[in-house]
Amino acid sequence: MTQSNAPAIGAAISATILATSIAVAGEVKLATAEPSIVAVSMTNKQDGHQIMILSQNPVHAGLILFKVKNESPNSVHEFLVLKTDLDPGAFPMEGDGIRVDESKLSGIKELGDLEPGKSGQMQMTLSPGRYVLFCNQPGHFMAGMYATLSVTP
Ligand SMILES: [Cu+2]
Repeated sequence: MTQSNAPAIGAAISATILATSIAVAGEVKLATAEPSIVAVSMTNKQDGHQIMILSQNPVHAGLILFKVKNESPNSVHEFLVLKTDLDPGAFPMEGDGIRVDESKLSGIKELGDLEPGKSGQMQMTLSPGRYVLFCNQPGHFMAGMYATLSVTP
């Protein structure tokens, strides 16, 4: 019995050290966390509707990886992200009314054009707030190709 006490204490100390190490490792892991993935599907319907669907909403603030797929068989789409409290219906439009006037909105991040069937991805660190994700190919925004994303603390 006496002989087995020492290893038992040793094991207890090791367990404590191990637990401390895990806690520290946990903090480090948080700082270099894997991004949250938001899959974005964009397509246009036969009836003219343009849609954007998000795989999750809301998401927690931090590193977000948008995996964007243009599901359309025949149209180019693009993907823009803007942090704003503006309602999409209140976005400034260009004179012809078929595109959002990007020059009047600051802070837009853009993935750019995706050919039909193509995918792209964009990684960003998002702070808490409200974001509008949209496509600004002519006529698409007004036909519904946008989504709002809530980012929570
Ligand atoms: Cu589009």
